[in-house]
Amino acid sequence: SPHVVCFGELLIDFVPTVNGVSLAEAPAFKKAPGGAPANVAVGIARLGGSSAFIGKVGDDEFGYMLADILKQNNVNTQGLLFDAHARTALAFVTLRSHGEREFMFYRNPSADMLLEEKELELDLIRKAKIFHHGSISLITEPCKTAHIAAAKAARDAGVLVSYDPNLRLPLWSSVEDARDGILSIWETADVIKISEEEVSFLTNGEDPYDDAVVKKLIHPNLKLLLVTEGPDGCRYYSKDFSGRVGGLKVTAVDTTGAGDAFVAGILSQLATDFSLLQPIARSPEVCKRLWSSDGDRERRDSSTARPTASARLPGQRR
Ligand code: KDG
Repeated sequence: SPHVVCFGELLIDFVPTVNGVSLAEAPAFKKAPGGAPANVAVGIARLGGSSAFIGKVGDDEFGYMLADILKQNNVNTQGLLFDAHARTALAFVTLRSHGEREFMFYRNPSADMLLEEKELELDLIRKAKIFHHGSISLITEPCKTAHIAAAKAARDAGVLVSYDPNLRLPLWSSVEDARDGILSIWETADVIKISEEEVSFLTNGEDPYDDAVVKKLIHPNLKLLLVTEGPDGCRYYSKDFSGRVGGLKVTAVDTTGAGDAFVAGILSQLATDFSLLQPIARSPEVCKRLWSSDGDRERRDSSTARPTASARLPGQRR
């Protein structure tokens, strides 16, 4: 049985062939498989792990294409369904400078939104080591109920629950709705990955670089909270230990799916070694060896501040 089961959306990202132009100015788009939880499933399989994806696509050419891509990447598709009445979701991507991007979704509704609880392959979830999910499948029914049931099956079976809220504000009916929706399953997750923008979103605009702010997001049963900082790397927190890992230097062209690749890396390691979550990692020496060669690195100064990201609200403090 697959070790990591990812639940949620699988869709086509249409990525412009040219960076730094608006959707209207883009001369052409290249189709790319997407959907954050599906990206994680593929990432894990590419790293040599075993993964499955549960979700729904349309009974259409894009749906078949995506199913084939999962299979070619050795992702288990037993829980992938095809909806006869709605199409595979599409997202048009705008690439800003530094590879940051915005998404415009086509889903009215799309097939992924129509997944029903009765269609779920719960056994796949119960037999997994890790269940990973996001928040987009929490936005509308019937998928919301299916999502909650899937996560409950995981918890009841003692499966480690991983959560990446992956904020896509335009999909929610309001800012409050997005915040409440994302936080509604917060305390059910064992491992949570969020970006610095999501920290400030969830804390009503507080400073995401302030440890005290991040620590407010740690709930009693949380085993690991990861805060990604784009080029600066990430911070990690638990009740017993915390630290920082520097980023690798690259020239960012397109950051679409970068967070998903990060989650895939973390989960593929955790799936083989849960002891990474245990307090032994509290010792700074062990932390350093486990996580980085660069654990003590200070954050860069503001002259290399992060580019703006799509998740930021107008007027929100960074
Ligand atoms: O992380 C990349 C994904 O976000 C993208 O492929 C599609 O916006 C999308 C989503 O939230 O699944």
